[in-house]
Amino acid sequence: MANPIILIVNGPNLNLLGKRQPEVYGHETLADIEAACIAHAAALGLEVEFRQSNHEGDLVDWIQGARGRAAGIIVNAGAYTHTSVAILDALLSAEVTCVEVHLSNIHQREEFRHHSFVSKAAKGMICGFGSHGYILALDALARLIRGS
Ligand code: CA2
Repeated sequence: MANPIILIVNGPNLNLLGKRQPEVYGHETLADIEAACIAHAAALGLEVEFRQSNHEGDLVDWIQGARGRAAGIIVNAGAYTHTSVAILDALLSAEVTCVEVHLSNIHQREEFRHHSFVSKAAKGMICGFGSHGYILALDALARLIRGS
């Protein structure tokens, strides 16, 4: 049987990872993170679909498309985390287990980053561990999928 699919959705400006502000977001590129996720997922018996867009509607479309198809979603919605009711509604309607990830510890940063609309739809949230957060999220989803 085919491996369960995990959709990993990344929001605006995350395409700049490793290319700008390395002091805040590190030296790794999004392509590096994608490669690490694919390798780790394979070891867990999972298949990753890795996406990034600067456009809110793309993220909504991908999340909608996960319904009945993906076993889990990992979301780093970037700045849309703090603004997007549309992404929250898409996650709630997808009915797919979701883990929220942030590279930085959003609670150590500006007040406006402390609230997340995504969290309302997420099983849990991992923040502050840099790119390792995606690996931790895959481990969490693998355990949840096996248990269900
Ligand atoms: O810590 C995270 O993962 C964030 O989701 C990153 C978002 C930020 O708006 C959230 O509050 C927390 C920003 C992503 C921007 O990424 C850049 C990477 C390199 C250079 C500039 C921006």
